[in-house]
Amino acid sequence: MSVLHRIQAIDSHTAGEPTRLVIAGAPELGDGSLAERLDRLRTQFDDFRSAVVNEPRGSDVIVGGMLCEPQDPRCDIGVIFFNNVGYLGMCGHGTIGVVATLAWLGKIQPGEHWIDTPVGAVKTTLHPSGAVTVTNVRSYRAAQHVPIEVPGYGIVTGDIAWGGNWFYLVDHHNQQLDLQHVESLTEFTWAIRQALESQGICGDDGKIIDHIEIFAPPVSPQADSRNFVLCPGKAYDRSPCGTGTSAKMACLYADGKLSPGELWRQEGILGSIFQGCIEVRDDGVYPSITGNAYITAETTLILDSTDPFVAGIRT
Ligand code: PYC
Repeated sequence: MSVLHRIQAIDSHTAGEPTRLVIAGAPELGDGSLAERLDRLRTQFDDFRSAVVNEPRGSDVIVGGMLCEPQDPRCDIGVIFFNNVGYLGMCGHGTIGVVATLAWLGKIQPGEHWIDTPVGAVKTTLHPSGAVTVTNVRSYRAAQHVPIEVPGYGIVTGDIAWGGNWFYLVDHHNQQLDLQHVESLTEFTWAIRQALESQGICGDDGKIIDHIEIFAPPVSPQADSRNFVLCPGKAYDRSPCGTGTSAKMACLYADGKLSPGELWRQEGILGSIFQGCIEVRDDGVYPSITGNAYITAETTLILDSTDPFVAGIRT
């Protein structure tokens, strides 16, 4: 006999990158910090993650989120983000999607709203126009000009930076950053990702560097730079990547190339743009990114206990 479990979700996209926000039907994770609850989700309910974002209900590109009670008293709500292979600390495009979804549901009005995440609270601002600004967690460059030997490509040099996730950022390469070259961009950045891992190059506390970001001059005269970002599960970010733009701005600040309050316009591989800037306080860099999200579906996912792929297809 089949048992059906229903999960209610709202789908949106931010600058082309999809977010599926679970608003009902998620597992109960108990209390504690969001990092502790993320650990419980990972160790006890990973099938939930996979069922929500992986095929046959989702795809490799979808970033999922589940709403939960915040722990930080400044916050109205908490969110844990996940993807086709695991979990994210923060997600910039996803947070813009969360705010747009809460507005769509009539749960928030224009103004400031703090959101708790496993890596700290972030301040969001819903503007009357519908645009959303996310003021991210403290971001910083952990290492500069780190050379790695990338099989098939030779020596590649990049910076290691934290923007809510760990990034390896590469300015110099021979790649063309356009949609026609997505396959070779994916091969190149995946080779970097594997080289970092096999050479034991990590973020702080031995954390895996699971986002690779490469840069080129922008196509639009409205932008300062174009990027291509490879996400942990080998899908590329369709948006300019909020945490990646944060990591980039932290590096620019460290190089003396970006001042507090100065605008940084990051173009992604689709040509969509996040507007960014930084604040410097308590000796730390706090990046903000602004973008728009659009609702694409209100959906009920059905998990049928007799379905052989009830927990999604893990690759
Ligand atoms: O916008 O921060 C972001 C993000 C991370 C992974 C996909 N998007």
